Amino acid sequence: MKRLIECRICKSSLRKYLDLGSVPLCNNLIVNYSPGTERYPIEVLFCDECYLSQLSVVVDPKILYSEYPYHSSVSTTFQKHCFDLALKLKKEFNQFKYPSVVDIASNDGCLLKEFKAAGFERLLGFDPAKNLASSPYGFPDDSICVVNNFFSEDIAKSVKGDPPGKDGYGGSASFIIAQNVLAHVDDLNDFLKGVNWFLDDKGVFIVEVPYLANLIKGNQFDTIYHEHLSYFLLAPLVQLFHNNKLPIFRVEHLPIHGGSIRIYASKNAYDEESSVEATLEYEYNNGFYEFSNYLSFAKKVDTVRDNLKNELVKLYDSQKKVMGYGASAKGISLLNYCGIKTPYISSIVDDTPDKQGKMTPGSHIDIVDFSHFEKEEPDYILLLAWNFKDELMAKTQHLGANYIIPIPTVSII
Ligand code: JHZ
Repeated sequence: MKRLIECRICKSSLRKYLDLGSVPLCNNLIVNYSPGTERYPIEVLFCDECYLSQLSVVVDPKILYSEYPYHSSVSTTFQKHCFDLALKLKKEFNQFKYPSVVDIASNDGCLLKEFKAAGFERLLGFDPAKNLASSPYGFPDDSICVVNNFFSEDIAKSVKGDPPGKDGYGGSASFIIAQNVLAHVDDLNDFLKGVNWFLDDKGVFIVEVPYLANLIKGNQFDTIYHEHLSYFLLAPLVQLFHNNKLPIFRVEHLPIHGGSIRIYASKNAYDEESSVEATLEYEYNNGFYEFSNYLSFAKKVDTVRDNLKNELVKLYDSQKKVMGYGASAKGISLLNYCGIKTPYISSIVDDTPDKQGKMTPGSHIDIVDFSHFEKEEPDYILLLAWNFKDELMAKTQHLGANYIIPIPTVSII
């Protein structure tokens, strides 16, 4: 574990605003229980110079990502999100004759498969998880190449122009896409140098990250865990991308994952659009560059924790059965901060086969498949993946249970 001594973007000193104690790694699901799970601190620090929020420690990424139980394809909402992006890029950036797409942190190929369905043919992924990309250039669908490694400048250089896989890749990328991965990266400059090396002169780099402004406004403290090293506003990203000669020219605000921003950058090939300035103004006008705002947020975290715990104790005392839905990383971090274990939640259903039959780290709750909803007939379902609330509710409506939605404030419907 490495301790941060300065801001990862601008090297300034940092101030702490949130301390959530020492907790286990959320995606380190338990197969065979043995006491003494390793715990690491969760402290969030603020940079007064570039406004990046960041964790005080960096856990070795090989520990976090060599085996990864999270499969993005489990959510049809996310599949559609990727397909819509493919159609949008096709329509708005149609200057490429044979567009090529690189997906960084391609996971189980969710985005690449959707791009293929939308008509893209030259597709390449990077992902370090062995269980998701089982051979160096292997993939469940062998028309898509995946490099089984972390993306970096060195890896980018070793791959570009050296075609891997059956049909080969080679050449620069028309589109490089990085969804929900930038927050996981410690050496951001190295990552962006790799992107710069790989990107076509007219190419577009598209990044999606959960937006810190939504985290703060929506009390999404459960999304703070060891995988997420940085919590982004647009301002620090503008600085970081400018320093790496990849100026941002567009920002979009999206509902996915509790509210994300999608930014578009290039090697100065496109004019900056008004969305960039408008978002920076929004951040300034709403106090997101002021440390005091973050201290106020930190005070609210305890209220959500206490309310959720009280609600679950009340339901247990009145003999109501509560099951969880979605053994998400954020759900597991929520249970740990709130100190919730069995019997307050009897088990958690998750549709990801890689998670079933295991237990949540810290809270030791069994993760089971969907059939357990029918067998156990819960009175209440705690939506631990509240960001996919509509999808989870649609799948369980027939059970007739009530729902507990923990974030932004505990509500029961
Ligand atoms: P979900 C992940 O966090 C991991 P998590 C990562 N660190 C990241 O950055 C964020 O995403 C953005 C299950 N589920 O997406 C699947 C069903 O069982 O909120 C998942 O285990 N049935 C990369 O883990 C979980 O819920 C369903 O129908 O917090 C959702 O996890 C659906 C929709 C989901 O991300």
